[in-house]
Parts: sequence; C-alpha cells; structure tokens
Amino acid sequence: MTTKFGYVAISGPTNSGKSTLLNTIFGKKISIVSHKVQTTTKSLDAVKNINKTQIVFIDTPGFYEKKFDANYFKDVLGSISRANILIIVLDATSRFEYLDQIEKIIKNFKNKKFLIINKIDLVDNDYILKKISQISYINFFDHIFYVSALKKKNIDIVIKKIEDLLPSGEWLFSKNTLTNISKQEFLEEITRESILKYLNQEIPYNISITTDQITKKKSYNIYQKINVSTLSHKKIILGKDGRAIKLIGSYARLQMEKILRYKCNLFLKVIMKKK
Ligand SMILES: Nc1nc2c(ncn2[C@@H]2O[C@H](COP(=O)(O)OP(=O)(O)OP(=O)(O)O)[C@@H](O)[C@H]2O)c(=O)[nH]1
Ligand SMILES: [Mg+2]
Repeated sequence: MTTKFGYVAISGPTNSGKSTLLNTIFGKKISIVSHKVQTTTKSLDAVKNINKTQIVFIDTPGFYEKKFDANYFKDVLGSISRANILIIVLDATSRFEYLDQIEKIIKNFKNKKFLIINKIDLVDNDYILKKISQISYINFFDHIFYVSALKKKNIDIVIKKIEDLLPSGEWLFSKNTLTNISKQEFLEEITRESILKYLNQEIPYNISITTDQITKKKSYNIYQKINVSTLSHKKIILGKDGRAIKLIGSYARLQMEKILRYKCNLFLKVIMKKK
C-alpha cells in the first residue's frame, strides 16, 4: 500500500475556532479552547492517521493586534512554511480582520490553500456570501469550506479533501504518536484553560503554570503552581474564601479525568514570583 504523508497548518485570527476545529477532527481534546482571545500561545503538532494517510495538523496562535509584530509571527510563519496545506480559518460571525495580512501570507504560500468559514451554525447563507465578497483575493484559495467546528458540520468534507491532496510519502511518526507536547505540559494547559474560563481581563495573560510533581497510584496526584507577579493577581485567583481557585481547580480536575480516564487529584498553589 502506498502511504501518504503531509503537514496541514491551521492559521487565522484569534478566536476563529482553530483549536475547536482541531479537537473536532480528532474527536477529543487536543488543544485548549476558550471564548477569550489568545488562547493558543504556542504552536502544537497533532498526528492523525486516516486509512493510508498520516496528517500532521499544526494548531497555531491566532493573529491578535497587540502582538502583531515580527517576533510574534516567527512561530506562526515557521509553522506555515512546513505545511503542504495551509488552512485559514475565519469566524463567520465576526468582522473579518487581518485581511491584508492574510493576503500577504496566501500570496507567498506556494502549496495548497484552504479557506474555512467557521461558525456557520450562527449565521445564514446570504450573510456569509455577502461577507465573502470582502475578500478580494478569494480566487487564490484552492478550496473554500463552510463549516461549524463546534457542531461538527462539514468537517468530513475538509478531511476528505486533505486526504486527496497530500503527497505520497512515508509516515514520519509511529502509529501511536498523538502530539508533540508532553502529558505534563498538556495538564498545565488544562489548568490555563480553566483560568481562561473563570477569570476575566488580564489575569490569564499574566500567569504561568508549572508542575512540581505528578504521581500515579490509585489516582493521579498532580501538583501544579500558578505563578503570578503581583499580590492583587494572587488575590483574584484565590478569590473570596478561596472560591475562585476551587472553581478553577475542580473544572480542571474534571477535564484531566476525562483526558486521562483515571481518577485525578489536583493540588494547586498560587505563588508570587518576586521581581
Ligand atoms: N457557535 C460556534 N462557536 C464556535 C465554533 N467554533 C469555535 N467556536 C467558539 O469560538 C471560541 C474560540 O474558539 P477557539 O477554538 O479557542 O479559537 P482559536 O481560533 O483557537 O483561538 P486562538 O487560540 O486564540 O487563536 C470558543 O468559545 C469556541 O467554543 C463554531 O463552529 N460555532
Ligand atoms: Mg487556539
């Protein structure tokens, strides 16, 4: 059997649903998702094997105004340059932003280009068609798809097209490879996702999660630190009588149990790093 292999980069503005799309393609949580901007902060590779084709999907941090500089794009552009197929995901419900930047990326990208208009569960066809007319370079895309990543609509069509277009080649990863991040890093991401869910404004963007220890016996015991830089942030994360941290911890723990399919105890400490 001749095998196929290739990279598919998923790019586009923040909050357009790139990570949701990835999770739907895999049928499980691979990358964290939130209603806030800048949820994905580092590119992530995830390997999917379908029939004779091995596809490495690359989830990337979305475009975001405050970070729209050369440094920020190094990671994203690096990921894109590896790709056999580049998917740009736009949110059908929001103003199409960064169209000029996307134009540059698209016109410089030599391989196949897909445009995915996501969140079609929230808007009607006429509205979408009108919005599409804003994209003057629409013909540069090889294929356009209208999907709902959340409601799992038309995702199978996208996958089929990817399978068709990827080149023949040896699989680079073993059959069991899933992502390029460790279990520890992923569990840190799960806690960050919970913080994005429960805490507002700047807090989620000013913390880091680190791991002290993970042990596994009758249950996983996961010891993590939430590192903050100011006392006021520490107070907000803890909440009145520790209510916020309890909420964050119990949601994160539930997610971890779902992912690991094992009982989990999560121990969170909020640490103020001295400047
Ligand atoms: N209604 C609806 N909501 C969606 C759909 N896809 C994603 N969302 C929501 O859009 C928000 C952003 O989703 P993410 O997947 O985190 O977006 P992202 O593009 O990865 O964002 P960044 O990582 O910040 O670049 C979340 O609240 C999702 O639940 C969709 O098809 N329909
Ligand atoms: Mg994301």
